[in-house]
Amino acid sequence: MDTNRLSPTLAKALNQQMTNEAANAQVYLAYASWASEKGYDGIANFLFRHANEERNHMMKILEYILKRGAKVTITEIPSPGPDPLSVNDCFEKVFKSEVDNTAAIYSIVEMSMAEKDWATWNFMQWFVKEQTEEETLALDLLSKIKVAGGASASDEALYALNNDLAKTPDDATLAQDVSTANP
Ligand code: OFO
Repeated sequence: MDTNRLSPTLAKALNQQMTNEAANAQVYLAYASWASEKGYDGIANFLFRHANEERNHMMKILEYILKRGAKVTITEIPSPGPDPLSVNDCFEKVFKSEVDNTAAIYSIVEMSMAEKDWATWNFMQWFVKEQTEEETLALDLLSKIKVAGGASASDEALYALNNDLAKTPDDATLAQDVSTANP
């Protein structure tokens, strides 16, 4: 009896997404280490915490593949690439990697819809919401660095930003959570 509830196409896409999440964790780990070396401990702390979130995403997908009776394939993780050139470059790269990841998530949602695999579609909705939060968080980072002076931010502004990020919560507020009393 076949107990596998995932099509080969979706099993392949979900396995790939599991690796994408692991790759994103490596990106955050690499950038956090870079920030720490440069003396930006608050920024490093923020990025290290985020690396853990990405690994949790990887685990969620791994668990889902197993629970649907399909095979998990653990592969090598692509390298995070070169270090950022500056804090500005770091935040721009973080934003890009989140947008790329959103595109990958949307494509699995599309596949699950085409196959009428509503279990996978439903599972992926958590990731759709999570990506909205992560893009918001990455956009907040870009706004903060812009206020600090962008690519030519002064040492004082970067010092303040570094302190600020040490206290920044891991979750962003989504538009749907806002009200007139709580804008
Ligand atoms: Fe896994 O959420 Fe970012 O990429």
